[in-house]
Amino acid sequence: MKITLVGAGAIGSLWAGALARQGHAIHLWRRQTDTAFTLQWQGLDAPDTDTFTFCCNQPERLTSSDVILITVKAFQVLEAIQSIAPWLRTATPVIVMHNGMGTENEVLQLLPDNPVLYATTSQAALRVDHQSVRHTGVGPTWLGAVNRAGEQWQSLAGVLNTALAPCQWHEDIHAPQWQKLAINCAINPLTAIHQCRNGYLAAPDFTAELTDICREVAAVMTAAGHTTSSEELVQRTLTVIQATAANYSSMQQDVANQRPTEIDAITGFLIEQAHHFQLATPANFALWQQIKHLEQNYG
Ligand code: KPL
Repeated sequence: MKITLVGAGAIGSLWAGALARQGHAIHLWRRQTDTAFTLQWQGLDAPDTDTFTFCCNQPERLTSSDVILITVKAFQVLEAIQSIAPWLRTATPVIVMHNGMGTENEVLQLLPDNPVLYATTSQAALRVDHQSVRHTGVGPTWLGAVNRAGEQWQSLAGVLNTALAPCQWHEDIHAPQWQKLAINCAINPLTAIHQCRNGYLAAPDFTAELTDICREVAAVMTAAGHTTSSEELVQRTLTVIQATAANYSSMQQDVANQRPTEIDAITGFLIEQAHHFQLATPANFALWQQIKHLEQNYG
């Protein structure tokens, strides 16, 4: 397939290389104006690196794409869509993949006629340097439609699954999005504040705080129609902490590199939903404030 990837951060580069390895023709749409980008791609536990040179920023390649995969951060999604809209055919499916939630309504307004799908992934990647990415952890990816036209594109789950398994179609993409949001609410701010690897949160010192965070998230999820319990979320979070113990979370990496974080799309979205359902989220609000404070004090 002809695939345009918008954004080539850690996750975008991971998917770009994985899809290219399957023979798909990858075109990158980036803020940098270069017309080519060379990527060193290293698979999980693989000693060898693949080198790909992708063509970038060619409007005609965008127009002829069979699918668009947007992997920018949540707060960059609208700008990214505005930048591609003039060249996008309305029949082309657009997949939006980011941590957190809350961009969907505006995306649908910007793309009223395109098939629109959302994906949430627990694959982990590390940008070793500007041109190198390493696959650092396997996790599920879920794909689902957020408009009627998107429902025709279940086959794209198979395309993603062949490149980086496991990927499955979900009839209600909000369900896995909430599950991932819960884990991100627990792991991302704490690892960013303590500047630690995910595994550090397995220490008994964090049990009470993780439990408070998960209790609040469970109440909001349940009010939003995704019934769960605090115990279930703590268990899932601990499983991810163990499975990704050696990794740095995306928010830890953002803070370490003084980049804007996705706190508004993760904890901010949770707090917004809590207000809607008139629920209190003091533990999550405190984390949101601390991350905002860190961001405001970047040098
Ligand atoms: O999604 C993640 C992230 O880093 O953003 C987790 C699940 C926390 C893995 O690091």
